[in-house]
Amino acid sequence: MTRFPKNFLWGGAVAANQLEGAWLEDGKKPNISDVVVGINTKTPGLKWNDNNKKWEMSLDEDKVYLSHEGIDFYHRYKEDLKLMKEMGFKCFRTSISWARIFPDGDEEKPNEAGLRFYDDLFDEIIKDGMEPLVTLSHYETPLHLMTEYGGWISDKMLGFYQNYVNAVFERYKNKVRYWLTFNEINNMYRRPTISAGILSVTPKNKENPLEVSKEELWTAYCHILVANAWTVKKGHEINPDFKIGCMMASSSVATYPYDCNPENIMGAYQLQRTANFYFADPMCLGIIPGYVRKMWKDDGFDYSFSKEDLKLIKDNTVDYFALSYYRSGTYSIDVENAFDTGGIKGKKNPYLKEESPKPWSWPIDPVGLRYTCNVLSDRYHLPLFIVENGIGLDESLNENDTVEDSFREKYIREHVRQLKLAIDDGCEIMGYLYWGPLDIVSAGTGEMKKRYGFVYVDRYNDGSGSLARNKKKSFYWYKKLIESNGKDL
Ligand code: BGP
Repeated sequence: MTRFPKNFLWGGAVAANQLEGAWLEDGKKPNISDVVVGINTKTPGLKWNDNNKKWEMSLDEDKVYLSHEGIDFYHRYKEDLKLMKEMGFKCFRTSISWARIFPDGDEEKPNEAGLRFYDDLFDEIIKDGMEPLVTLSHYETPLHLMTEYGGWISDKMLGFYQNYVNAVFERYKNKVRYWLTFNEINNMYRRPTISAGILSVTPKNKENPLEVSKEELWTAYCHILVANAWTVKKGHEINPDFKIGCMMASSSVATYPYDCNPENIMGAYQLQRTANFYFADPMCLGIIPGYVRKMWKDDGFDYSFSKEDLKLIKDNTVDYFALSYYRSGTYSIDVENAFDTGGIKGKKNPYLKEESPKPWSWPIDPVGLRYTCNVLSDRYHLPLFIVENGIGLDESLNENDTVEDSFREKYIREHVRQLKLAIDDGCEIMGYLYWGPLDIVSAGTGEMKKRYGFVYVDRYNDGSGSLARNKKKSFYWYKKLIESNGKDL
């Protein structure tokens, strides 16, 4: 069996909004993740002000916004990175919190204190022997850009985004080589506000800030595609060594037809398109596919890109395809095939024996990762990078101040085995980053209780906890896995 390539990037991934905390420190202002308790929320902390006809921040006093303090990575990153180094990480993925660099988003000049923080952070990552992989936008659109302009619905947004990207590309061009544009941008269709920075400034429903029209949604989609292509072009101009990838939530690729009913086969295929490929095709192939134009027609959306924009999209496809994979799902015409953060929820797959513990109950399907890699590799012929895979468990420290998390080891072992098979199949895989190597705030539900880490962090859903770090059993196991370049499973 093939071995993992010598320069395979083992490591872990996090996002600024889920661990940094310091939400209003050193000039930072709120971003969209700061006003929600998880992206699954139905009640964001935004209220319509009828006097100035704008949405404004209105946090719910009864809720604990754990992300505001996160796990205090902002102040503790040095000690945290030492732990990653101890495990032998080759790569550490995090995001830049846009509102640290441009607090409101529409300033002309960046915030020096914010730039300095990431200078220090990236220096430390490099010093600890890791390659930084940086996401430019991970559910972190500055709130002001949304309440004032409507976020990506506005055609002014590209300019604000360009200022931000220019500033960080120029500043970190000699430190960071691997970049990602928009995290899980394909989640736009189901969670436009938080995933994709879209807020209606002329809302039909003033009670619900999450409601956006199809017209607004698709307008934002077109703007984001232009922004993505521009980023690839600009990045390559600034440093030809940059590797710039797209990032898709790709559990949706492993949406299996529930059975061989042709309607289910067709439905599952359509779902892959409308949940994933509708973003990946333009970003990887430089085309606006026919089925997207059909969706536009069905939604009454009429748009034509300028010739220049179409050319930009065509000429500036990404260097690699980064993906998250957590679970698979099934598609069947006779049930509602709903989404959660991890993927599609349809009928239970009778062939899968295990799932993550309640209440999350994500089916565990390692073969789904091999399948996903093969589908994406065949469709795009690009190197793939697994930048998220992992399992959230409800855990607590035992009398020895550790956690016996063999279940996590088993989850990784089986997924890494399938990844090896995908390499055997001919897929080019750049690396494997475990999601949430330290316990951090959950993206979906905004809680601490759902723990992914190799390192236990003493913080709880009610906001209590000393923030102390303790190594779990899997810490040592993952270290061995990396040391042996994937042999010691
Ligand atoms: C992805 C996000 C991450 C993340 C992960 C796990 O959707 O890119 O930010 O947290 O899923 O999801 P959750 O935290 O909801 O378990």
